[in-house]
Amino acid sequence: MKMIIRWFSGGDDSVTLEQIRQIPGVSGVATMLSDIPVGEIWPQTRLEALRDEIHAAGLELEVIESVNIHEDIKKGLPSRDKYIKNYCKTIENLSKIGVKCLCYNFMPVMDWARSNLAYTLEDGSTAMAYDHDEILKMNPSMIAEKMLSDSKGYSLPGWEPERLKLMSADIDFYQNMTMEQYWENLKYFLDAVIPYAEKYDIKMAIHPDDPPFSIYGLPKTINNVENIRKFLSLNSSPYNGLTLCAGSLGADMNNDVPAIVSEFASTGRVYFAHIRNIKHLEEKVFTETAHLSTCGDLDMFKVVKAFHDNGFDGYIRSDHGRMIWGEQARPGYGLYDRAIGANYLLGLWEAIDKSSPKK
Ligand code: CS2
Ligand code: MN
Repeated sequence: MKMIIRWFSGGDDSVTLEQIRQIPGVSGVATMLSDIPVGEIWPQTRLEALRDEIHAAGLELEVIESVNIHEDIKKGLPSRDKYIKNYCKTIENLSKIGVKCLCYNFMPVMDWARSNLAYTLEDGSTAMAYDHDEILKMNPSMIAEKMLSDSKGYSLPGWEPERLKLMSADIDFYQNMTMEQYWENLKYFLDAVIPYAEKYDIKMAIHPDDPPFSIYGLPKTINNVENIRKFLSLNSSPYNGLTLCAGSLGADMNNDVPAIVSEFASTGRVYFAHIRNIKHLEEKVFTETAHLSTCGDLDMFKVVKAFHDNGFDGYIRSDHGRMIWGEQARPGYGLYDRAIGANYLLGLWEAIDKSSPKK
């Protein structure tokens, strides 16, 4: 297991590599080139410079989060082949700088969604929060506007400006698409890309839908145990696997997160783990919290033990953190709370590892 931290390159992060290097037990970062428009090839020279910068700080770059997928691929348009070809070329380029795992998602129109990026918790810290009714009351461009204006000038991963203009039209487009068609579009992508992942030895790790239930009638695929089973059977290559995000899946109160971790970690097809906690105020209304079990609904001991006892050997990152101690940072991605979270998770891992042998 390797503990890593997400970091945004190109001056788009308040957190520095030097700071990350000083978090005990953290060996590397997950990052991306956020200025390359979705669908275009990530240039080799840019990637080499990125690798050199991270290595010079004494950290590893083995995980990319994310190479986002062009909407035409999700829509199944004829132009998808061009974008898939670019995706495969990016995989080749990533392999040349030593990347081992690629996290991506297949959410239509928008990546993750929250109704509030700075909800005040009891202790005075702020965290991102989700209220389903509030989301439905806003139209998508209102959400986009609100999220971007609350993001303190940082780009929000998955909310690329070029996507936002098309949001309403894209949402309309999916109203006429069946779930089966959407699954077929996902399979088409996998069948085209996975052979390149195999060739270049990069594990493809899909991120669950966040939230894991439909908004605006959009299709959802990676949101519960049945659908994750279905996803893995679409393409049975060991290079077709998962990013298992505890907080995303935990946002559906029907999901038993430790059981989901056990089932899929034991298949050896979980390559990346995002571990964070959330607290429900009611169904489909939740706030993100500190990682500790007592702060949220998820039992982190059970979650980490499920990874450990099922032989998980991939990358873990503490996921979204709260904003604490007056830190000014991209919502969810400050230094302090994620560093605390990473060390809590490392502590759990060490205790579990020293007291129980691996399966
Ligand atoms: C999410 C996503 O895990 C997260 O932090 O907020 O932005 C995630 O990075 C993408 O969905 C992965 O493609
Ligand atoms: Mn996640």
